[in-house]
Amino acid sequence: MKLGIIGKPQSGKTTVFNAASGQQVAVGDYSQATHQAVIKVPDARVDKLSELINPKKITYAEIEFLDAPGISGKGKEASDVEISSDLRQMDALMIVLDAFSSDANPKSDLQDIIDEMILADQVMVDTNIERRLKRIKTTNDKVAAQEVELLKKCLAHLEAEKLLIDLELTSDELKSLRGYMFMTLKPLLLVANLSEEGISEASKVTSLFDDFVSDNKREITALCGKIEMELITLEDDDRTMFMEELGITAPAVELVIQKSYSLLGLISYLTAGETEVRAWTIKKGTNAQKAAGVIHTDLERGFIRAEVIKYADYIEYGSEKDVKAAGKFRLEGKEYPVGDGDVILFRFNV
Ligand SMILES: Nc1nc2c(ncn2[C@@H]2O[C@H](COP(=O)(O)OP(=O)(O)OP(=O)(O)O)[C@@H](O)[C@H]2O)c(=O)[nH]1
Ligand SMILES: [Mg+2]
Repeated sequence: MKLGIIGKPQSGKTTVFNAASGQQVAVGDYSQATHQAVIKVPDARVDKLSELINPKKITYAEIEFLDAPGISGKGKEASDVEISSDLRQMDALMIVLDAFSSDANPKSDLQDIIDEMILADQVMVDTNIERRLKRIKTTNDKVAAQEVELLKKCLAHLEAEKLLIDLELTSDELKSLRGYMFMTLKPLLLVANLSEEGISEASKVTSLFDDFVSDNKREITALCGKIEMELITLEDDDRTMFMEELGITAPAVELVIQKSYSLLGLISYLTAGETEVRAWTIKKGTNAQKAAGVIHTDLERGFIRAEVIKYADYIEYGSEKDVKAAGKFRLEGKEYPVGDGDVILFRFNV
């Protein structure tokens, strides 16, 4: 999964990026540089299973973060679109909002970013309508004509200053739009970046965005990037102590990662053996055969069955052997919808 970090200049994007990735990129330098990092998705289930099994290797699911240059949101006046093409490749976007400075106005900052995203998509739609109209003139291409209709529907929606994710589209329409990688079709995670003193007021800030939040499309969370960035550089013991002092139970970036997971409808299933305990990312609702393909195409092709242990049962009985003895072990076929946290062994034959 790829997550792009966007926001206005100096909103704390790089600070949040550092906090999530453990990197120590310079902040506050107005560099407008792009940074990239692959981070492990914290998963208590992987930790617990590893304690029980003591495997040679432990592998967490991963997310790729891209810290993009600031967006001023002056697009309406300037001729350039500020959205870089890298951002179009992202599965979801995290919008960092300055809620720490004395003159912070996160609501209007968000509007500026949204305006810029809508503008970028409008330009994309315009160009493509034009291109297709030209083709239709010379070739009478029926598919192109259909696409023009669909793009016009998108354009009207964008011109009404609405996000494409809120436009009702059939799954076929969505499929034919996929190639454009529209910015406003991506799920959004707002991150209100609080000052150190502002942490206690988190819910006051997030409630400003109640109308914006929408299931499976838009989420919000609040954190103090500056503190989070310090937290991640500490040794485990110091970190626990520091967190206790601040009255926090888990680093907020963990919440950010979990929220982006659920926003994208992602879940993890687990494989657990003496060689490796590992989390695998799939879309919710993926069936067992497709889920096997995430590990290797051979497993999908030669799928015979899935041997499934529910995570809670694994923990309750403590080992695969004891789960089996208790009769809590299940054999599932190709169509079984894999559950979050299922511990699976795939049987296959190629
Ligand atoms: N008080 C406070 N200051 C913060 C916080 N997060 C960032 N800052 C400060 O805001 C300034 C900008 O932070 P950056 O992380 O560089 O912001 P950015 O969005 O990456 O900036 P550009 O890449 O230049 O657009 C720095 O001086 C940070 O120390 C925060 O949570 N609290
Ligand atoms: Mg930066």
